[in-house]
Amino acid sequence: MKVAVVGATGMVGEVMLKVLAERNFPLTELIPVASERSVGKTISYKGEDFKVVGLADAVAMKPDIALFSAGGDTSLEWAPKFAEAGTTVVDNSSAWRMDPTKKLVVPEINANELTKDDKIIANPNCSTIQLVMALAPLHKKYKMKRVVVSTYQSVSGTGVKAVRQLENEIAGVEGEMAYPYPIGRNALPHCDVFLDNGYTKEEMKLANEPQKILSDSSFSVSATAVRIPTAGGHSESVNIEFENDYELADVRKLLSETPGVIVQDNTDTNTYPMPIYAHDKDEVFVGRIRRDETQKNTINMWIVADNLRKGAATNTIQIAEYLIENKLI
Ligand code: A2P
Ligand code: 11C
Repeated sequence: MKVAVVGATGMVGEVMLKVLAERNFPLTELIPVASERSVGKTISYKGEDFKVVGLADAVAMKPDIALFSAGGDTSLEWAPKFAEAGTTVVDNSSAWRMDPTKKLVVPEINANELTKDDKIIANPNCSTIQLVMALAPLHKKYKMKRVVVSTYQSVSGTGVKAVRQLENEIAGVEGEMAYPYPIGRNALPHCDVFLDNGYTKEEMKLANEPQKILSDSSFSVSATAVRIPTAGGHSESVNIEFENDYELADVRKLLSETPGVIVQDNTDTNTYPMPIYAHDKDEVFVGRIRRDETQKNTINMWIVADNLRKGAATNTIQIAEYLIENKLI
């Protein structure tokens, strides 16, 4: 497979290269793509050096697959050009996610929707992916009515500038600000831009994307997204109301049998998921599973994952692997 990584010099792009190498992706040629600023720079992959090229040159090289993580505008403009050239695009931006003509895929849940005709495939938002990984098996068994989620999101979700802001604040150094306020020793109830309804764009992604991934609009998701001073790894406090009653032991068993999900839940030993331990892992970690004693058929849990891996790079690469394994490219 000839594989283009669009945004290869960025935070997600770098993790994509790491994950491709780790998983021994069947890659015969790597085409690292970035902005004109980076053209000619060298990217190392499995000990070999590759030159960064611009988007037009990359299209002309007709890769089999292009993994995009270079922002929504780049995806909107360039994904169709790759698709026209015969390349299958897996896009990590928000550009195509809610487009009814494009699939929004978490491989463990709905990769079976993919066909040869899907030339632009969308990867969900990081906070959505970890949420639906835990919700999907529970929805199937108990049928969800309503989900209330509050997120605790790391600065790596915002990008390099935000990571630097946190590092500068910790070091006591003045520097460029990614957020309107300090992030160290703080919590900002503000991820991405505010919309007319008073929610942020991040909160609306959490409200809308799960319904599309689970092909079901009979449940609703209400979200509050908060940025906290963790370097990597998003956490979520989740309250789920089901149509049907459940046994806690069955929920734990179901989640622990779900591929890609690891249950860490023992209050006797202070065992629960935390972002520092989810770092560099591909799984989604679930703990603090307990009955909501204030409402019928309702449960609380805590979900943590590495937002740059399962939340972005790993999920994108799993989609590409599925396409190859199922001869869809
Ligand atoms: P570059 O490093 O040349 O700016 P991050 O999300 O970490 O900021 O990374 C964004 C990635 O997307 C980088 O690899 C960046 O390249 C790339 N990128 C940004 N804008 C464009 C563009 N207009 N065309 C191609 N690549 C882009
Ligand atoms: C964050 N979820 O943590 C964002 C980052 O739609 O792909 C990813 C934005 C997106 O702020």
